[in-house]
Amino acid sequence: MPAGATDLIVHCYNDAPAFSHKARAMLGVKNAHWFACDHPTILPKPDLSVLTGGYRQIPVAQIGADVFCGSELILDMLEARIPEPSLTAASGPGVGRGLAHWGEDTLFWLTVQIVCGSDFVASEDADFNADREKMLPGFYDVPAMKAALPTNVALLHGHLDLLARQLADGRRFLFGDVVDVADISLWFPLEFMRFCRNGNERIPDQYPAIAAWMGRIAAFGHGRREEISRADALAVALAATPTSTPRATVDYGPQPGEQVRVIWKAYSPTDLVGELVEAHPRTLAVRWSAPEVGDVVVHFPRTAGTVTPA
Ligand SMILES: N[C@@H](CCC(=O)N[C@@H](CS)C(=O)NCC(=O)O)C(=O)O
Repeated sequence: MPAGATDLIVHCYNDAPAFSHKARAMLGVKNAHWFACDHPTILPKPDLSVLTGGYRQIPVAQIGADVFCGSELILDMLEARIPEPSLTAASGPGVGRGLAHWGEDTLFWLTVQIVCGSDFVASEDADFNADREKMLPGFYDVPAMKAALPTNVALLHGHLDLLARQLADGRRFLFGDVVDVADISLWFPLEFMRFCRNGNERIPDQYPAIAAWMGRIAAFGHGRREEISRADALAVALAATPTSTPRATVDYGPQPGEQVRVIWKAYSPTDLVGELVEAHPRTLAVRWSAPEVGDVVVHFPRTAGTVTPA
């Protein structure tokens, strides 16, 4: 069956790890039905950019003409769309989402340095390295990451020690018997470690409780997945109308009706320019138009870019 305006499309990398793994695991826990749309791992990504107003990161979810940038918003969208089983019931509405930042802002970037310094296939590709050096100036430097391996591996053991202590009483997941977004956010960087090719891929296995926990999360699978082409995903957006309506739950910062420009934090040649539609504590939404997709509403975390009056 072709995808329609109410179906869930997730733009991700079929063959690349990390945040795509996080999205797929969340879809697996929910046993969601979804369409996977693959994209190139480096710029240019014209079919993603035209949908998101330039946001170049992966994953991005799409329901008709509503677009959700990043795994944090995909979680919120999934919790609303498929409430059971909840990914936040074990940790509560705030703490698991907060702990996700440990996984995504600290542990993940440490594993990026270790994996890219450990003979990662992509880091041997000149085009990939040039793209990431432009996106992460001063951070993405393969020789420097190789040189820093001993220090970074030692730091990784510090994180693994904390996780092993949490799991030491035999619990199945970090908060007990029920898997949580915190589990998935701390799991996917360690799953990414499997892409080392110098022996470092076996570091998580030095901790049996962690290896068993990782296996339990992987066992959720990816849900009920179908494939969709990039052209078909854009056609779904073009045929649909955004469902978001102007709404602010906060009185600070830009408010619905204002014209804004979003300069994305992860390097992109395209800024998102349009009318602000929604303003929430952690997220904003902007109406964007392009001939290929018509009117769409792009939802994104405030941390994803700098917002100024247009
Ligand atoms: N905060 C974002 C981070 C996403 C992210 O960093 N994704 C990586 C891929 S795993 C990315 O987009 N890197 C740049 C690229 O692929 O162009 C999220 O939660 O989804």
